[in-house]
Amino acid sequence: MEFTEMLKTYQKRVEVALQSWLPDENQIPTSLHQAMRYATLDGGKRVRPILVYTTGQALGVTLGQLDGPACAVELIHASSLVHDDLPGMDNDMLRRGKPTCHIAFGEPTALLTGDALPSLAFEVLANDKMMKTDPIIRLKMITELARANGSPGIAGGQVLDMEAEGKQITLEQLQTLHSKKTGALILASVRLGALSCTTISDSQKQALDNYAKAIGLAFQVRDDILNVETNSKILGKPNGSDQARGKSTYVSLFGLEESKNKAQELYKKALEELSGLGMELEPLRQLSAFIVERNN
Ligand code: GRG
Repeated sequence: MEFTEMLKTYQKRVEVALQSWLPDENQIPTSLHQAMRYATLDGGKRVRPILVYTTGQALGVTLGQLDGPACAVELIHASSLVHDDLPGMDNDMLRRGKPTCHIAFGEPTALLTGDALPSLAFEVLANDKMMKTDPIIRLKMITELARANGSPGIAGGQVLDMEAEGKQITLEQLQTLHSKKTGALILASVRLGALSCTTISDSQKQALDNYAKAIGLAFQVRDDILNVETNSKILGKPNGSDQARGKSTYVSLFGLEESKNKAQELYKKALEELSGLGMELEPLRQLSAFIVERNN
């Protein structure tokens, strides 16, 4: 199957799974449930759930067993986007080509939407019936996702990002910030796919971790490039915002051309990590190429 077709198939699959987990919009409190569905459904590239699917499939896990973890990572991601757009954070009005959650539903409801979505993510991991994982594995998955969402991950990375605004930071500081803010959830997505396989070896786990760290960084370098090179209509969110906020990025540190080289280097490193695994890796390889070549 061609990659664009494959991408659509995965996107459709996680959309259906998310629809079934999200509370019905007619269920009270209706405004909160409408906002949760608005912020999560019908939008986004779904890179994180597709990482869960392609990693799990490479290890021989069925798609049905991966729907729960795929939904869980996307629910965490959607919640972080809602909070990120709030007036107290980036104060953005456009996300995924639509008005941001607080523009559509008001700030208090958006705040609560960003709180309710992670709770649902953990509920999915604890209760999904298709996951043939024992309680210990479920706990490991919940721990991975809790860390990715918390102070070691997204929340901590966002604090470092805020503290770095208007300052010149070093490459090491930039990488630490992104390994938390963006990298932790990408790593957790690969780990949830890997944890779904009961027979995975320690060396396979290590190689997949190394892969996820490299592709997570490549994702962020590409994000920084797009923030400069692409217009907001294609991005579906504001462009040029990094420079306007005085943020240090790969582009501000190295320039556009060097950043593009860096993305390619990281992509190659990611593929090298996969090469020793000896599994059905073509979908994961194609997703990796998409991550560094994407236009939005
Ligand atoms: C809720 C724990 C918690 C924290 C809130 C605001 C905040 C703290 C963190 C911000 C995290 C954040 C939004 C990071 C940006 C990550 C990023 C590059 C998002 C864009 O991801 P894509 O391109 O978006 O995958 P789509 O729309 O395709 O899903």
